[in-house]
Amino acid sequence: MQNVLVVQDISCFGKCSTTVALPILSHYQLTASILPTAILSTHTGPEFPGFIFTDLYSHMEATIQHWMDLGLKFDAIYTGYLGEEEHVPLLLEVIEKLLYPTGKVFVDPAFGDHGELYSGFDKAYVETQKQLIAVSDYIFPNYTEACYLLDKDYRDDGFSPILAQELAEELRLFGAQNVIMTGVRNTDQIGALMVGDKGSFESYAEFFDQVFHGTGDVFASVFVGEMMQSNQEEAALNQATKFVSQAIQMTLNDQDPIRYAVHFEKLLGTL
Ligand code: PXL
Repeated sequence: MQNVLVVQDISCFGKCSTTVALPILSHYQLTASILPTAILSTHTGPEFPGFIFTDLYSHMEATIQHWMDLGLKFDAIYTGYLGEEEHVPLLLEVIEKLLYPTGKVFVDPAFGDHGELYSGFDKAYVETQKQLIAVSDYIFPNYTEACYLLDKDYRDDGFSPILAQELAEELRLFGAQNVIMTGVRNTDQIGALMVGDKGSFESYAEFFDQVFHGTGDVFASVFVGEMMQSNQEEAALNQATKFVSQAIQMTLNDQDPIRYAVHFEKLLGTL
């Protein structure tokens, strides 16, 4: 079985990052190992003021050393929310020493949305993400993250495919092999646009005018799962786009809807 190393926080309540990645990757019959970056009582969204955050830098550092001593290797690394900029040099070491030479690097910048940085992040944090992007095979920025990375103004009047293509091309200059822009609005639909080695692909599905945390994590995890299983970029983009839209619809239709995340679990059987 292929072994994917997930490097993200553990939000104990709130369904995002690691608690989303693990069930999805398991569903794709991949081994999912974890290098947790921080442990939080909840995610940092506005639904949960007063969240408790514990950084895991020292644990990460010692774990990486232990794994190097054991000679462990991974088929892919999938990074997301880190929490602290100091984690980036550790991850560069992981990529250099713990990944098979053919291993894939998936980087979700995961630092902002809707024009704002997540709680606790600043421009220095954004800068450090560029070091990971420089060694990545696939990155998954949303419009907010692309604007911060490229130092451009975020405009509230929508994220068109033309703009997404333009930003993706600029982001590739940071060294990413493939850039997947998420949250792209194509008339009344929403989806993703990918620019990479093999050209450009787009995929759209039904748009729901609701904000849910963790949908970026669901998208990226499905994409990683599909790529590790079948290595078909266009199919992976289509599946991830469709799955997120269906997960939102499932949540809105549910007897017991939640506002802080989506009920993706009910759709795992469709993957
Ligand atoms: O879904 C991204 C994410 C991951 N981890 C934490 C978060 C968020 C988004 O807000 O707060 C802790």
